[in-house]
Amino acid sequence: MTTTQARNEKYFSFLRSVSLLKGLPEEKLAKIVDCLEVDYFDSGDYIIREGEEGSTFFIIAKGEVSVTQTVEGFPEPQEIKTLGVGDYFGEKALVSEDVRSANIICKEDDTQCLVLDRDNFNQMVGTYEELQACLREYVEQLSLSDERRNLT
Ligand code: WNU
Repeated sequence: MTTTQARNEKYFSFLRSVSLLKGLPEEKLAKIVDCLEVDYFDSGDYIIREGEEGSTFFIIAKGEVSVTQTVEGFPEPQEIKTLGVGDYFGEKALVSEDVRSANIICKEDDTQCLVLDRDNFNQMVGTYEELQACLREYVEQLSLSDERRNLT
C-alpha cells in the first residue's frame, strides 16, 4: 500500500528533475503534485490526436511516446520525434489556444504520464514570467518546424 505522502514525495522529487520546472519554488511544485493525475497507457494508444481539441498538459514519468504529424506529400502521418521520461507535451494547444497539432502515440506498455488540466497548467505557469516566456519560445519554434516540414 502506498500512502498519499509517499506518492507525493515520489512525484515531487521527480518533478524536481524536470528541467522546465527547475525554477519553480517548492510550494508551487508541491501544489502541482497535489493537482496532478496519473494516466496509464499501453503501446499503440493515442494519447493525443492531431486536430482534436484538448486542454491538458503531460509529463512522461515512465515509458516512451512517438510524436507524429501529417506532412504534405505523405499519405500517413510521419514520426517527427520520440519523447521519454522527463519530457513533456501538450503545451502547444494550451499556449496557442488551438487544436492539437500532432499525434502522441504510446510506444511502450505501462507508460505513465502526469497530467495537468488547463487551470492547473495556468496556475503552474501563472506568475512565472521566465517559464511563460520559455514555453512561448518553444511553441513558436514548433510552429516554425511545422512550417518548414510542410514546405516541400
Ligand atoms: C512539433 N510540432 C508540433 C513535439 C514537446 C514539447 C516541446 C517538443 Cl517544448 P499540442 C501535440 C504536441 C504539441 C507538442 C508536441 O506534440 N510536439 C510538437 C512537435 O515539431 N508539436 N506542432 N514536437 S514534442 C515537444 C517541444 O507538445 O502540443 O497540444 O499536441 O499541439
